[in-house]
Amino acid sequence: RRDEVRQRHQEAADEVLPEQTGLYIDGEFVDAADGETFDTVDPTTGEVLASVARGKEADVDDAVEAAWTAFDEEWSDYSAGRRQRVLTAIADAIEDHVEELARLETLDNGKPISEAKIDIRGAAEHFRYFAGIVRENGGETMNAGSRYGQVIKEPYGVVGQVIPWNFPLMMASWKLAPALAAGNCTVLKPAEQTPLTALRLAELIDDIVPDGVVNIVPGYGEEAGAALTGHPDIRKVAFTGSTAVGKQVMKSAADTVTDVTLELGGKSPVVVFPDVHPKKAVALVKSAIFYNTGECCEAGSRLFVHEDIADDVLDGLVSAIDDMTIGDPLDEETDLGPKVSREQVDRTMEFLEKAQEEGGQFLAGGGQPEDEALSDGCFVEPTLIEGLDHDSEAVQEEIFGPVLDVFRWDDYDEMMALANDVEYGLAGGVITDDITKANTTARDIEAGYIWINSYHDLVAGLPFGGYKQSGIGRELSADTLDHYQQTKTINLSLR
Ligand code: TXE
Repeated sequence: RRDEVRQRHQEAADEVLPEQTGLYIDGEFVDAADGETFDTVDPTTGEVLASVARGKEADVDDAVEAAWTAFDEEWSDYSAGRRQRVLTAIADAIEDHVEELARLETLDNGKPISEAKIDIRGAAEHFRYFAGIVRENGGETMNAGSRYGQVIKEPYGVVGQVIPWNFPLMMASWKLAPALAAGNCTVLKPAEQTPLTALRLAELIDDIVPDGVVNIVPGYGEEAGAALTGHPDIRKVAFTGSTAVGKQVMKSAADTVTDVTLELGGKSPVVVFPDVHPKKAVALVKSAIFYNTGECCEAGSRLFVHEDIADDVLDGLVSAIDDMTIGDPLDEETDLGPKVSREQVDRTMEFLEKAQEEGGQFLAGGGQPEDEALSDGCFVEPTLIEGLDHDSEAVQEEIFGPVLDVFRWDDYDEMMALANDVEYGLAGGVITDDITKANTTARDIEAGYIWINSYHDLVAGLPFGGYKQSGIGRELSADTLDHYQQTKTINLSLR
């Protein structure tokens, strides 16, 4: 079976790997200035998928220059209607290649193919959403006695965007779509673990977007990433990644007073009230933590379940975990694939070891699966931990894996104090059929996005972003355009 998995991945790679693995600058695929490359690896098999050009400072300089030229000579003249047509054409191109892009994403990232397809469709939908609102972005006028005021929105010009590996193409769309809609040119750096779908996207949009408007520079964070986010000619930086790097990005932006939006880590609570049927709670809690192998910034990674139904919910979760199919992510039946990299497995395992030392008990999982067919891959078992102090590391820090910390509660105020006792504030979940409790609890949780009786489903138009150290700014909504534009007031005297 191990050989079958390897063979299947090899065949898929032969079919869907992009032809071009260079840096995409000014509408051309080029080698890095110093000719260096890095390997991107399939986390299911451990095999190298492709060698990709390794962008560094000189390449970022070239990309930023190309983007400014494209902005000055062409893109800044595009009307909203023309930009709308470009965004719609990008959405169409992605939708025409859903199966192929999903397979490529699964090879590079390890996510189950069923979830990869949701990502790719979501990416297309994102371009469509911004295509839809771009014409409404018209500014305001005001008559003020002897003055006539105009408030107009102008693009920054060239923006720098850095994205992570957990939703590679979807994150690219979250960055590119609003930047282009707002009238900017962009330089985007995909994560070093997962550069392939961004490069394939570059191939697909090459005939749609004028040269230099979108530039894609794969490379490492400390090299290409830092060169981009600290670049003096970048007027706005948008970053999604760890809180630690987000802080560095913000500091480097301070030197040039560059506008920054950040979408960072999370440690989101899911609160279960005793009125709901345990089955409903189990299904929602399971998806909140195990979707995308727990590699979601918004993952519901701390469960607060009411004492009265805790046993039923936890027993149900243990059985649901037993029923999960952990395996080859190219298989439609797979529920949980590998983590993105060996480094990520090690990180998760360190948290699990510490959790055990600190008195945590594994109700399920706690290790790596022993299945020989999975032995090449970066797999971690879906894990439930109970008995940890709320201030222990595995509870306070983002694990970013399939690991759920469980707490029982009977006093609402005490529970809510714990639910909010983390530095993060990205998301939260409330599971109850009592509409009043649902709403008051949603208001009590200190976070930017709360789901009531669902989780993870994001709807274009509803802003997404964090409180506290989970970030600054909102994506997915009309507010996002504001982050990619500056406001100009024109005050005209009528005297
Ligand atoms: O993140 P990094 P890593 C969290 C999650 C994960 C942890 C570490 O907890 O376990 O972060 O993951 C680029 N200047 N999240 O190390 O390093 C990097 O190349 C500019 C949550 O992979 O933050 C990549 O493109 N850029 C998160 C991107 O930043 C730099 C998603 C993210 O990598 C840089 C990912 C630098 N100095 C991880 N250093 C979420 N919010 O969803 C790195 N990068």
